[in-house]
Amino acid sequence: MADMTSQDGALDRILVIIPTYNEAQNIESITNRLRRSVADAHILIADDNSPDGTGAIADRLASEDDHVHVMHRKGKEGLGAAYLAGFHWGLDQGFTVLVSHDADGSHQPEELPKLLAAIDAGADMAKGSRWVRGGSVVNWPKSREMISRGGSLWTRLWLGIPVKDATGGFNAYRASTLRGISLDEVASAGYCFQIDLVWRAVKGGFRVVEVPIEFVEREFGDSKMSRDIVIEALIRTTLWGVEHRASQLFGAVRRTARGRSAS
Ligand SMILES: Nc1nc2c(ncn2[C@@H]2O[C@H](COP(=O)(O)OP(=O)(O)O)[C@@H](O)[C@H]2O)c(=O)[nH]1
Ligand SMILES: [Mg+2]
Repeated sequence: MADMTSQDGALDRILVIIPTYNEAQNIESITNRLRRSVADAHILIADDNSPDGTGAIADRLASEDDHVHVMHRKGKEGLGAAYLAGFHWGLDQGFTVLVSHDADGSHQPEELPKLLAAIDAGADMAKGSRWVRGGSVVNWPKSREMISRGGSLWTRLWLGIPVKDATGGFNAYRASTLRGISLDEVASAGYCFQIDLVWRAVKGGFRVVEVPIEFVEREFGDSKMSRDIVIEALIRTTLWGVEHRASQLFGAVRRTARGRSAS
């Protein structure tokens, strides 16, 4: 069990947010593993009214443990919306580090201390990464690996995001980072949400550090990945790149015009 006491107070209050949709077979074991891994951390399960009863299991876990909290949401609105609601709740409650974590066993709670250590060492965002040295995937279908690697390569080339794994969902943020990246403007619903946040962090000048993690394909339940999720990511990232280039161009034109009128 890790004892996470921090140098600068960043790790004073840690909240791990787990979005769930039909994770009845996974939520209890992942919650227990997280509680064992970092005993001080609080957990917020953000459930979208899962038909399989995940919400009731989460309620029981919360009733047995004052470090476990549940947010019941109306219905399935995508992982991005669940995270945003969770972040807002966590910031209101005064948590100083907020972590995103899947319910299905793909992220290893035992690796959370590594992400927290990166925050403690000065990172504004610590990003669990499968595609840096030391990172790995276990049992992941080749098709998913190609989407993930391709997505990261695309965002590196088109947006200039300097990370190897832009789509990964196991991330730790300082509260100050989340406060500084205009969460109210985030509209990404699906997994594009992860790219959206790292893109905002990079643009905002925050220090993003990649931490190698092992990503294990889920054993129980079904992935919510869909074609629509990939299409959303492609459309949004393409538009962000266009916007970014346009604003760079306008900035350069304005600077030139100002330089002329000054001389
Ligand atoms: N609250 C909520 N959670 C979701 C939604 N879609 C996915 N999740 C959760 O987000 C995490 C990652 O989803 P998963 O289907 O495992 O994605 P994959 O690992 O990319 O195949 C899991 O904990 C899911 O239960 C959603 O619409 N609402
Ligand atoms: Mg998964």
